[in-house]
Amino acid sequence: MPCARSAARPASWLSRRSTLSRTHGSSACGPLHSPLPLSAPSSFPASQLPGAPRSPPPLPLGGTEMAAASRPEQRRHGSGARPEIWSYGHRNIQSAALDPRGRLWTVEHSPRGGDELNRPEAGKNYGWPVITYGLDYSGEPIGQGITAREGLEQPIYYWDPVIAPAGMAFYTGDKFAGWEGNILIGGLVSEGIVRLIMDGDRVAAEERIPLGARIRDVKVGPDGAIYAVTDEKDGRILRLLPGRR
Ligand SMILES: [Ca+2]
Repeated sequence: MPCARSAARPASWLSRRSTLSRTHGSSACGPLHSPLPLSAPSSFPASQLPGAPRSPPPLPLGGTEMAAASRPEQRRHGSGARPEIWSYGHRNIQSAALDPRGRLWTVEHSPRGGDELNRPEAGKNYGWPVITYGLDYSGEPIGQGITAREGLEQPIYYWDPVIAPAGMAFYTGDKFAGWEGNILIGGLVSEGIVRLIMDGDRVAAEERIPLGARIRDVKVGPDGAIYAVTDEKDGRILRLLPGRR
């Protein structure tokens, strides 16, 4: 059980392993290809999606760990943490985006079930590898096989089976009526875009937009269109617009 050894070693903000750190970077895009019309999709409650992606159950607040987490600056700088580390207990963050309020959101891969959407806050532990909604690639539990522990943060949302999330963006354009603030996530295994319809910080419903290719990144253009980058040799940039009703 290869993961059992690593699962016994809790995440630590004393190292950069499994942490979300401040960084700077940019990406370049190639030429645009022909528009890909997008027909008006239907949506459905998240609980009805095959594979049942879902929001984790709420945990009671309280206890010393949660109280400490409510003072993240004190916690981070009073424990020898590297100053560039924002949060920890992450497994494999694939992308990050700021919502319209300027708050940080991330998606991360889990091995077999348990891909996560998180809204990391400073100084908090997001659980890996102590808690997870996934299994090891072998099908064995990871660590103690638990999904919650006091003091460890729950994801906003998770997928089982996985979608293999990649790039993400908040929809801020005006081409897709009613999509303002929705989260768009590129899917590698799921070969399309996953659209999360939000109700505040909760995922109210999920829609899959199949594109027939592994999607590495998603962006919203100043024209309001959605641009998706395929993950393949001689990959393409697809431009998505609403279909005619
Ligand atoms: Ca987690």
